[in-house]
Parts: sequence; C-alpha cells; structure tokens
Amino acid sequence: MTQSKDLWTKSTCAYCGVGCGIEAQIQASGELTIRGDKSHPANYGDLCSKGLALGETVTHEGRLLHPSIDGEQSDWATSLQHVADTFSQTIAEHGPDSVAFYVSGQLLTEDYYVANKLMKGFIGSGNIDTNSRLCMSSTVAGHKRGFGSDTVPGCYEDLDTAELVVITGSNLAWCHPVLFQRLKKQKTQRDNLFIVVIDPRETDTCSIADLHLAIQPETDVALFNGLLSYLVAHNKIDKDYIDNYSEGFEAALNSAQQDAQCIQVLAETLQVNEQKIALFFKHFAETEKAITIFSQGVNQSTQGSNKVNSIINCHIATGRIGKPGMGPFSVTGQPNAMGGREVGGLANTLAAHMEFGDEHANQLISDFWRTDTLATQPGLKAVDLFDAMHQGKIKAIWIMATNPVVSIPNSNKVREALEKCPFVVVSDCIAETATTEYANVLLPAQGWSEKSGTVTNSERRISRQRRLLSSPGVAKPDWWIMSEVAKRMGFAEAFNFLHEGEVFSEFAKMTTLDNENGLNRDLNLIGLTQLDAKGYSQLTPQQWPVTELQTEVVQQRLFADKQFFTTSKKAQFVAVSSTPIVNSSTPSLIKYPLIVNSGRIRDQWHTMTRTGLSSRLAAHITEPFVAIHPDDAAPLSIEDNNLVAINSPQGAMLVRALLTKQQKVGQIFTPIHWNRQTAKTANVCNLVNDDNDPVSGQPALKSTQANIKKWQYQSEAMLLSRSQLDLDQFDYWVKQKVEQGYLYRIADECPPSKLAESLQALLDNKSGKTLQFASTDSTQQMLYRYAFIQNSQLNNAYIASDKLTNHSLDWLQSVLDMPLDGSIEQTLISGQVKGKLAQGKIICACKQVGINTITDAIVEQGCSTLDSIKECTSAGTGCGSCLPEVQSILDEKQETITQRIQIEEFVA
Ligand SMILES: Nc1nc2c(c(=O)[nH]1)N[C@H]1C(S)=C(S)[C@@H](COP(=O)(O)OP(=O)(O)OC[C@H]3O[C@@H](n4cnc5c(=O)[nH]c(N)nc54)[C@H](O)[C@@H]3O)O[C@H]1N2
Ligand SMILES: Nc1nc2c(c(=O)[nH]1)N[C@H]1C(S)=C(S)[C@@H](COP(=O)(O)OP(=O)(O)OC[C@H]3O[C@@H](n4cnc5c(=O)[nH]c(N)nc54)[C@H](O)[C@@H]3O)O[C@H]1N2
Ligand code: SF4
Ligand SMILES: [Mo]
Repeated sequence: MTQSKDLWTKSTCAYCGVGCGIEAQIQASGELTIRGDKSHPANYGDLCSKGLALGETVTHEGRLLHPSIDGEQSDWATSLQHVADTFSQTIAEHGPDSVAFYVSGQLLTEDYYVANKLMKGFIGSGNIDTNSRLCMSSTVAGHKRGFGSDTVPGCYEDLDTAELVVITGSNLAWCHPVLFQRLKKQKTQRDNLFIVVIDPRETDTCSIADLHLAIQPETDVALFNGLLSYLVAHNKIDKDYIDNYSEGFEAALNSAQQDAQCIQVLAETLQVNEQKIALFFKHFAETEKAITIFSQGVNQSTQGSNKVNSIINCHIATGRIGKPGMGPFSVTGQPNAMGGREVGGLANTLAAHMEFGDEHANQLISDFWRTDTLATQPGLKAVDLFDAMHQGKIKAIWIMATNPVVSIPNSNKVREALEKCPFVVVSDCIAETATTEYANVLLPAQGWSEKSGTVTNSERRISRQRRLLSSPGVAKPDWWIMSEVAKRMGFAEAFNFLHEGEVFSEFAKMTTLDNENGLNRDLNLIGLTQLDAKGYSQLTPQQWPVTELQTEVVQQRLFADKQFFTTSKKAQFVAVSSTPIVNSSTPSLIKYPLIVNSGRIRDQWHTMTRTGLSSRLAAHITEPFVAIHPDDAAPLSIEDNNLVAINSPQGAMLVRALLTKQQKVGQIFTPIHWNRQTAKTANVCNLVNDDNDPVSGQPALKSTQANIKKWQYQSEAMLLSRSQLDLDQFDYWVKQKVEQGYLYRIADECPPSKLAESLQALLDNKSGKTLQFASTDSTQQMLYRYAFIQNSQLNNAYIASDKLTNHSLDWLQSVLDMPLDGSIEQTLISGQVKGKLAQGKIICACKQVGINTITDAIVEQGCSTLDSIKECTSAGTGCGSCLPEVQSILDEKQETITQRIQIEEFVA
C-alpha cells in the first residue's frame, strides 16, 4: 500500500488497554513512522516507549507466511477444509464439548465476535475461553457481583480532577505509562492530589506516591475490609446511598469487622506500620474525589474477585461511583480485553452482556443468530480447559492470538496437554512461538499493522484499528479465517461476512436486542447500528453506551443515576473475608520459603513475540532476572548478578539475581516475558501452580512458593551474531535483539577454554578474517576474545571467561551497527572500551541514552535536576517513561555525592 507523503492514517496502539490513538505514515522506504494522535482522548498525542517503537516491530522477520499442516506448507483451501472437517468429525464423534477455542484480548472485536458466534451459537458449546481469564476475569466477576453488569464506570478524565488516587496491584508507570504520565503531570500541577500506592514491591509507580503501603501479598481484602470498618467507625459513609441505592451493607460490614478488629492487628497482618495505614484511611475518609485504580496484583489471586469487591464495597459505602473524579477503576491489560468482554468471549458469559441461564436472552440470541444449537451452559475456563485436555477430554483446540505454553500456569502440564490433544490449530502472526511448536495446523494471521477493525480501551472507548501495510505471505484477518472454517462446517449463511464492518454492524445490532433504550444493558451501541462502509471506515472514537453517533469526544460515567443492572437495580455489597483460600496442595514453607511474584517490565510485551523484535526496547532490560532482597540473598551467598536457580514443586528457572531493597524480605519478583524462544529456562509459569479463584477461575499468578539457590558455573560468554543460533547445548543462554543481529549471554559448567572451543565449533566460520586472543586482563582473569570478519564487516564475536564483569558485557552490542574501522578492531583486540561503545545499559529507549552517560552527566557535569539531565543527555525527552528511572539514578548518585562531600568535609 502506498500513500502520499503527508498523509497520516489514524489507528490505535497494538499494546496496552490505555488504547492510545496513533498516527502512522508509510515512508518511501516502506518503514512506518508513528506519532501520537493529538485528537485521541486516551492520550492526546502522548505515547510510551512501546507505542513509539511500533514501527520497528512491523518487520517481516519471523513472520508466519503460509498455512501448514503437520509441518508441511499448505494452501488456504486445503487447510481451512482440514480444520473444518476435523472439528466437524470430532463433534460428530464426541459431542460439541470435546472441542474448544482459546482466544485472546489481542483479537479485534470483529474477530472475537465471530469466534464467539461460531462456538456458542453454532458448534453449540460454551468452550471458548480467553487469556482474559488470566487477566481480567476477577474484575468481571467483581463488577457483576457489585453492579449486576461488567462495567467500568469512569473515564480517564477523572484522573484530572481526583484528589485521592489509590493505585493498588498496578505498576502503572510501566504497564499503563501514558495514564501514569497524565497522573504525574497532575501531581506536579496540583497540591490537592494525594497518591497512595499499594504494592508489596517498591515499583517505579511509587515515584509519584505520597504514601506507599508495601503490604504482604494477598492481604488486600484485610486492608479494604479495614477501610470499610474505619469509614463506618468514623461516620464517613454515605447513608442515603447505602439505604436507598445499595443492598447487603450489614453483612459486608459484619464480615469486614470480623476481619480487621483494629489497626494494630491489621498492621501485623499487612506488615505495614500503623501510621501509614491510618494515613491512608484518613485520606480515603476525607477525600470525596477518590479513585481506586487496580490491576493484576488484585486480579491474579485465589481471592481476586473478593479483592475487587472489597474495593467496590468502600466506593459504594461512600457513594463514590460514576461521579467526576471518583470510582473504582480497573485498568485493562490488553488492547481489546474490553472488546472481548463485550462480545462475550469468556466461557461463562454468553454474548453482548447477556448471560447463560437467562431464557429470555437466550431466545433473543437464538432468533438473532438464527440458530437452534445455542450453547446452554458455560464452558471450561482456561485452566480447567487445559486440565480437561490433559485428561483427554478435549480432542480439538484452536488457539488464536495467545501463547498459552508461556502464559498459563504450570507450563509443563500445558505442554503435556497440548501433546496429548489429537488436533491443535494455532493462528498466529509469528512462525516460531512456544505454542506454535505444538500445532498440527498453523494458520498465518495478519498482524497489528495489517488488520482492520475495532478495539475498546479501559474507559469503554471504541477505536478503529486501521490497515496500514500489506500482509506478508498469505496472512489473513482472524475473522475471515474463522468465517471460512464456519462456512465449511455447514454454517455458510451465518458467516457470510464480506468485510469486518459487516461483523461490527451485526455486533452493534446485537447489543440492542430488547435494549433499544439501554435500560436493560449499558452495553448499547444503537448509535452505531446504521454505519455504512464509509461511516465505519471513518469512525472516530466512541465511548459506550453509544445512543447516537458521537461526533465530538464525549465523557460519560455510568451509574451516575444510581441505577444498577441488578434485579433490584441497587448496587450490591459483597461480604468478603480475608481468610486465605488454602489449597490442599500448599507446599512446605521450609522447603519453599519464598513467594514468587511475577509481572511486567517497561519495554517488553508479554511473550516478546513482537517487542522482542526491537533492539531499542530490548536495551532497557537485557536479561531475565529475579529481584531479591539482600537479606534473603546473603545467607545463600547470592551476590548481585549471580545466576540463580529458582525451584517450585512445579518446575524450575535459571535467571540473573538482582539485589534490591525494593523487594521485601521473603518475596522475589521475576518478569513474565522470557521463554524458550528467548532464554533456556526463564519462563516463570514453569513455577506457578494452577490454583485459581473459585469465583472467577483466574489463576493466582502472583504468589507461588519457591526456593532459590546460587547456581555454580565455571564459564560465561557473550556472543554476538548476525544470525540466530541454537545454543541449547549450554546450561544457560539468553538472546537479546540488537541492531543487525543478536547478542547472547551464555553460562556453562565447563571451563572457559572449553566453552570458547565449543563456541568456535558452533559458529563454524569459514573464509574470512579471524581475530583471536587468549590473555589475562588487569585482574589476572583469563579472557578468550574472538571476532570473525567477513567483507569488512563483523560477522560474529564472543568473549568468554570464568566470569564476565559488567563492563566487559556492555560494549560488544554496538559493534554490529558500526562500520568496522581500525578503532573497533583495536577494541576487539585490546578489550579497552571507550566512547559510545561504553555507554552501558540503555535507560532511555527513545533517545538511546545509556546509564553511563546519565551517571556521567550527574557526577562529572554536575547535573542535579531532571531537567538538566534531559538537556545535557536528551534522556527522557522522547516518551518520558524512563524519567522515574532517571530520577532514581539521580537520587542514588546524589546520595553518593553527598556522602563524598561529607567525607571530604570531615577529612578537611
Ligand atoms: N510494559 C508492559 N505493559 C503492559 C503489559 C506488558 O506485557 N508490558 N501487559 C498489559 C497487560 S495484558 C496487563 S494485564 C497489564 C498488567 O498491569 P499491572 O497489573 O500493573 O502489571 P503487573 O506487573 O502484572 O502487576 C502489578 C503489580 O501487582 C503487584 N502485586 C503482586 N502481588 C500483589 C498483592 O497481593 N497485592 C497488591 N496490591 N499488589 C500485588 C506486583 O508487585 C506488581 O507490581 O499490563 C498491560 N501493560
Ligand atoms: N506468571 C504470570 N503469568 C501470566 C501473567 C502474569 O502476570 N504472571 N499475566 C497474564 C496476563 S494478564 C496475560 S494478558 C497473559 C498474556 O499472555 P499471552 O496472551 O500468551 O501473550 P502474548 O505474547 O501477548 O501472546 C499473543 C500471541 O498472539 C500473537 N498475535 C499478535 N497479534 C495477533 C493477531 O492479530 N492475530 C493472531 N492470530 N495472533 C496474534 C502473538 O504473536 C503472540 O504469539 O499472560 C498471563 N500470564
Ligand atoms: S500506554 Fe504505551 S503501550 Fe499503552 S496504548 Fe499507549 S502507547 Fe501503547
Ligand atoms: Mo493481561
């Protein structure tokens, strides 16, 4: 597709649920330039590092280009027929519940709608579940219990007027960076804004907090129950709201009061000092405009739904829902987590906010879809689905836009389940993922820049995602692939969609079934039912409910009228108790004394299939790590940068130790991103057991018992290569994308000389120039350095030793980008690193500024404020999401400088 030079196409970012509007321009070179869309109400032009790097991730590298059957390239006609026949045959032999779809919040609403219609409407089973089960299902359950509908009541705009923002179980700074920056701006502009962060870890989000409650994991219910009791004790409740617009207050209060008799006891439970708890309670009691933002620290727990309702209870009790600047605010994870919930993609919802068991609604849907095989029962939830597969009950599965081998707990069991399943279909845009390995049929899906459709963000705003580039190979839209299979299964009439706009239109109509005035369900898109092709093509962001097409940006809050979607139309308190849900298989604390917490880092997205393609994003954190408190590390003789093995009853991982007091004693944290495609054994879901919330089915991904020990190895290496290599013969390897190639970190139990030898054998270099040295450095450490040059370009290089210092690790990666001149050869020979080569770990991904440059600016050039560092180094002048980290470097260095001055003064 070509476009004129000054034409910018509006679309939506591929990643998080903030749902930022972008504008894209295709350059003559074919590259995509991305900027923020100033008119989009989600971001008003701002983007974070991931959004800004979107252009780098649309490469064709690693793309799945053609369908394949049992590893053999095939064509669409054969593959679609094969999928349809096998599903039909399996259903004929074993019934509709023997097949399943496992889909994703990264599908567009149109894709999701077709998937749900096919499974629930025509195959006639509830067996379609989604990775939103791992993500938002506790919130969905909490919303339904509290409000009678899965509704996020507020708008992002509320952050601009709130006077208390409570951020719990959310690392907003890294996971919803544009919202975080918006809040940060408010914080610098307004004195009347108080921010509380509730998180066992001290994250970057704490950089704007007035108060950080580093609670023990899984004590959230106790905290919010304590808050409810406090509000009542201090007469800070809204009696009118409670009496007239809610039900269940007494029971909820009873439960809360039993839980947390007093702040002293609570302090003991939370392991947070009393004054801090009291301060939080006081602010919540006294600040009318209060928002509680929550995310996975709340949801991913055996008590996830109870945590959600303990929060909602406090908002109902104070009548703070649906008013400007107030409300519980679940920030969604994936770009279309909301859209999936709307169409009904979870196994326990039916469609368009209509539920199983509601006969009237079921009849409406059957009539609307013209089907007599509508599913009558909820299907299997994700973890149960893979369990059933493990037991041989699921005989055909179709996985779309998710990578369950990495992201579902107990990965070893997931792998076994997929191995046992007779027929596995995977639609993905990437050829080699941890999950595509198990596919009988692989179907190439269009990627973000090629797809067209809609997504809904955390504030219920529907935005268009527009096609920007043509697809490589024969990749197709997901909705098309499914419709074609549906036609071949005999459902042609119901899936005869010619365009994604037709799918959208059908979905919009569905939301109006017995709901034309929006009184039965707030998900009502009646204003979009009349869109023609042009209207759909030009659709601007719309926030639901959409009673008529919104030509201007609207900001609407739900429940402002105090009417809810429960039978009585009243909000429901839910009595929740903090008593932990103990699983019978709880392992021994002596054997597994640490709690493993897992989550995200700033510049990677999930299983790295896309962000892993950008060298800029890879430079922020280059290697999987485990953050551990020095007091936990010391008795185990673990030092910073050591490699450590983490073991749980389920499995193991091998990662780099990062000693930090931001972790609490007894708890460790490791990122979710690395997996078999990017590291030998760094997949945290290998460790996690499959305990889940009995209400929502959401797995407890944030608290797994494990132990940790130092891994003794004899040799380490860094290897730079233009092409990818299979390094599985070594005990430890991690791959990092760098410009023009890959950088591998390797460790092994063999001696360094042997490791160097094995690397050379593996590289198998022929016909070129080889530079090779074995020498000791200034500390008498033996270093093996090797470089292979072909056509005046470095082709591959490595350094091996018994231990590589930080310094020797850093420089090598920039070499591939540079013309190979004498000075680089000299560096290769001498190992003496200078200039740009020595700038160290990249902190600012946008401007490519390394830690050494920033440190230099502080220590050598006297920069003592963020602004002066920005000016001096240009760090933080792109998206700004590195600024908390720059600030912490500044704080740390200034502490050192102050200490130095004090010592100097003392000596003088
Ligand atoms: N950079 C980046 N951004 C992303 C994503 C990504 O992969 N990368 N993914 C997106 C998706 S799908 C999602 S769901 C969101 C997730 O966004 P977040 O939920 O903000 O991210 P997480 O890092 O999973 O976890 C949040 C925090 O919960 C804390 N936590 C752990 N246990 C507890 C507890 O018991 N109580 C409390 N109160 N807190 C606890 C953790 O320490 C962690 O800091 O991010 C979205 N944005
Ligand atoms: N331990 C632990 N585990 C977790 C979490 C945690 O915090 N801790 N978080 C959980 C959460 S909240 C989430 S959301 C999940 C995320 O986990 P996953 O959904 O498994 O992760 P992704 O890497 O986003 O997988 C998306 C896949 O879809 C492909 N893809 C991208 N776009 C398209 C498309 O348009 N069509 C198709 N067909 N394919 C596409 C990508 O290449 C990729 O392979 O992980 C969960 N797992
Ligand atoms: S905050 Fe970043 S990742 Fe999330 S939608 Fe906006 S630009 Fe994309
Ligand atoms: Mo998520």
